[in-house]
Amino acid sequence: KKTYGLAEALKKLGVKDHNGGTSTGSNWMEGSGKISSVSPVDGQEIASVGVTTAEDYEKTIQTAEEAFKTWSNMPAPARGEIVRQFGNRLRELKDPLGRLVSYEMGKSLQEGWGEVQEMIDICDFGVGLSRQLYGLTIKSERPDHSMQEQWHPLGITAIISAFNFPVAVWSWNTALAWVCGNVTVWKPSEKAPLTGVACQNIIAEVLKENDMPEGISCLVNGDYKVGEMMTKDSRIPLVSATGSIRMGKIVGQEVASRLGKSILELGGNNAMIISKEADLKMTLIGAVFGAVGTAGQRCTSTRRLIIHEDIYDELIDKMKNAYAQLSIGNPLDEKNHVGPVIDKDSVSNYLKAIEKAKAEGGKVLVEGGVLEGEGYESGCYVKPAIIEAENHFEIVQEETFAPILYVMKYSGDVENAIALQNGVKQGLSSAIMTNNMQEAHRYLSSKGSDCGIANVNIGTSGAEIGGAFGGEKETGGGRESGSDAWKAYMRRQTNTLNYGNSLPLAQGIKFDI
Ligand code: UN1
Repeated sequence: KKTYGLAEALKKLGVKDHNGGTSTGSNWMEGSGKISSVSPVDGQEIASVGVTTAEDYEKTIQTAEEAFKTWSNMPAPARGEIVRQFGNRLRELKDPLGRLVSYEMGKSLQEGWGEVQEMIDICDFGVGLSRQLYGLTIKSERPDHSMQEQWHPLGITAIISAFNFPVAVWSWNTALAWVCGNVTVWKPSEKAPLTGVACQNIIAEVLKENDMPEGISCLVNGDYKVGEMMTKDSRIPLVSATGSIRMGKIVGQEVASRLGKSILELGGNNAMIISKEADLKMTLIGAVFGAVGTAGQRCTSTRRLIIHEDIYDELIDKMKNAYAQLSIGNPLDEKNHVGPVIDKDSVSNYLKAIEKAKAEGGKVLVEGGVLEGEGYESGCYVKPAIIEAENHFEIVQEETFAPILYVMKYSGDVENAIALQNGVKQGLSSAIMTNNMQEAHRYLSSKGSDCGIANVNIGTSGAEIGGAFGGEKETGGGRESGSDAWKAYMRRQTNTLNYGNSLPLAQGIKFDI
């Protein structure tokens, strides 16, 4: 496969040539004002996009509604065929798109490619799904009656995505929404708008080659005000939002106030429990990748290690050694493990969190800090830190989107560790490292982890697309991606069909006229 230089990649994806403007379905619109995308890798402005105005938005929704008529009428497998072609385009463009992801938001190139791989995987899943979307047949209580349950398209699906997985989370939503017969309107993060433009360019080409309206996939750009246009719009039956708990509460309430549906995938405060019967070699890889991958900016990042007291010192030593081997720097350089965080606000949140942890009594085991000097000019490179802390600390209870890992001890049974793990408001991902079968099963039982994702001998991050992705409590309860998450993108219809010559009423009710 061809690999690209950065400049060439930007050109190939059509993000550098166009000077502002948002693709809103069938047209490129200039919008008003602009959002400039500044790379945290080198602090350079890459390009900018226009902000969607109320007028642009109106045209977008009309374009989407028009496209829905064509799209929802097509057989689902024919929609799957478009998704198949999109997946193939992504295979061809995995290198440049992964590079753009890495350059625009700072994750390592390996992870940038991994993110595009998730897009390809969900397309494959969507293609298979397009020949399924199974309903049920149900036995009727009445003679000569049959019952069934079918799934129909909903309409427009709005997608609000975050900077940390700027393209994969969109694709989880779109691949499913599209095969389900919906059209999509996407507001990418203002911190990574160019990956949005790149994806729009790719799908637009596929749609054009197939003589399909581009309004099947629409893009809007802007901050929360553009998000609000969507959450308040009753022409949009479903809003899928990924981001902070604060954002999710607003979106959830606005959509609920018009009785719309939402899928919320919000913050995590993911813990790994390390039993005294854990394989420490596996633990080390899982814990370090979980804590520093994507510079600690995954929803699934490992934020807490809950370690059995018998192996605490040994594991902490190993963690310190491993952290000392990490190379931090330009994520496009494959020898680096850790790139920058997204921007300077994020750096300042990272610094404040470390200060707060110390003030609450935390003990720094691996020192953090902002890197300076050659290669670090953007000011967004920080050192992954490890802090010994207690679960009840306010700062430990919060999700800080940065590479800070809190470690704590437990003693006695695994129940004690589970109580600590579950003792936070969030409930996204979780893991236990153990070779003890009883502990593992207990962890997965109803009395175990309270999270949407619970793993054994695997870290908290890096879920495959085949499972439903999302979590409980303040994580918002939504599920995206695999399993039967597609059902949230459709409306369920119960049909009762009478093939007899009389009309008996249900529940035996007599009504003669
Ligand atoms: C996210 O951080 O919003 O499980 C998504 C993972 C990735 C997806 C993370 N597959 O870490």
